[in-house]
Amino acid sequence: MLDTPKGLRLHIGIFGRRNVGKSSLMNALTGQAVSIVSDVPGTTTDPVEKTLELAPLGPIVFVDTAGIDDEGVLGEQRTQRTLEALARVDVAIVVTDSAGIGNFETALIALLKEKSTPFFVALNKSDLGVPSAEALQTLTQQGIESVAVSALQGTALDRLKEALFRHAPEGQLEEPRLIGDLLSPGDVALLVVPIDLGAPKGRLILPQVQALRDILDSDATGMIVKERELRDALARLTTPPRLVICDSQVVLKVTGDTPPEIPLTTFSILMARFKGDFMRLAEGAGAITRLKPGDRVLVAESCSHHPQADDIGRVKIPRWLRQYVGGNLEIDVMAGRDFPDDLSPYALIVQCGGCTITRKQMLVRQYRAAGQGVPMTNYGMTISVVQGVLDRSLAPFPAAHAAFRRSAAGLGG
Ligand SMILES: Nc1nc2c(ncn2[C@@H]2O[C@H](COP(=O)(O)OP(=O)(O)O)[C@@H](O)[C@H]2O)c(=O)[nH]1
Ligand SMILES: [Mg+2]
Repeated sequence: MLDTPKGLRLHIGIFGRRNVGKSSLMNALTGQAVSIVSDVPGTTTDPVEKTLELAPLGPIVFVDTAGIDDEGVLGEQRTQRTLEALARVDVAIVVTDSAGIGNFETALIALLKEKSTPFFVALNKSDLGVPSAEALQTLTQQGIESVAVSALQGTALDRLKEALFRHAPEGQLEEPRLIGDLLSPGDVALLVVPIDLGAPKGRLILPQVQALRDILDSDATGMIVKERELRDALARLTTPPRLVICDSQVVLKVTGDTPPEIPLTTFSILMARFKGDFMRLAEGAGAITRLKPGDRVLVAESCSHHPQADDIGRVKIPRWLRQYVGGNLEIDVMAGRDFPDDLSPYALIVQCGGCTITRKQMLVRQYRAAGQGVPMTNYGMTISVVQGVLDRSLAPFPAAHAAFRRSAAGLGG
């Protein structure tokens, strides 16, 4: 947590009158009770910065602006302090409760707009009643997004995260490493890449190139072979590789050819860690085992490449999933930027690895699904599940592996 310089972390400002539940929301989002939650007004008096771990982003900074509001008005001095806090935040959450949008919130929103700080409104304490129609109308008229939540009961936190990721500036969502953090200097990582008709002419694809570069950044050795040469390559090494990484499309053969004591994973699993919320994607993979004939599945591909005859998203994954459930599935395929707002008809979403989209875009998709209770996983993990080898390819990541097992057993998150 101390490794990330503070300046690079996402700074989230939490604004609102006292007692609306700012501290409670911060704790609910991060699952850590670090700030004092109290119903005595004014427990915290100054804007405080708190570095917290917010899954799946890692360390972020919450700027808790308790104390900016004294009487429910935004006087001159308080305006000044709000402005100081605003200068430090990348994205703001305006928290209110059943009191809705009053003078304080209106003044705050005006300041946020003036400073072009991205923000949205959290209507907290939804357990005590639905937000007033008046408040909702005031917000929609101004085109301001709002999310009804309950910090106390933990409801709609995924919706809150979706809004947060969507409003956060692109550059502030740090990407974790693709593979380098798994390797020590001198380790060998063995990459297995099929060169079939689907492989682009004369080059490697982005995740493969990125993996090689990240291996070099860790002072490790990258070795790359096609699946046919894997056995020979392993036999030639005097010490076994630290990790074998294969393309998901050859995972069955590679699993068979790699001795069980050598850790093995797929590029898709590395991409799940790199681009998205890994735990959720692993959980989503578990939902495949619970699919039933007649269920509706969304296959979402982020790039709009020219489909091939045996296209992975349009042909192979639908075929494998139907074989796996032993019956028909209603499968919708969407490519490019299309991703529905209403995901409720789906029992599962299978998203591509996302090499052409940003981490932010991937997280927004994931949390939109999570907010509607729809499991989501990626192409490669789906292939590993239907071929019965995900237990092996997730084994190098025990927490994600456990999330998959729990979900497959129907135990939920
Ligand atoms: N019923 C209900 N009470 C809440 C909720 N969130 C916070 N509270 C309560 O409201 C009071 C003030 O919360 P706190 O987080 O300290 O507010 P802050 O002053 O904005 O930081 C505490 O008694 C909390 O338990 C909620 O979602 N529902
Ligand atoms: Mg507080």
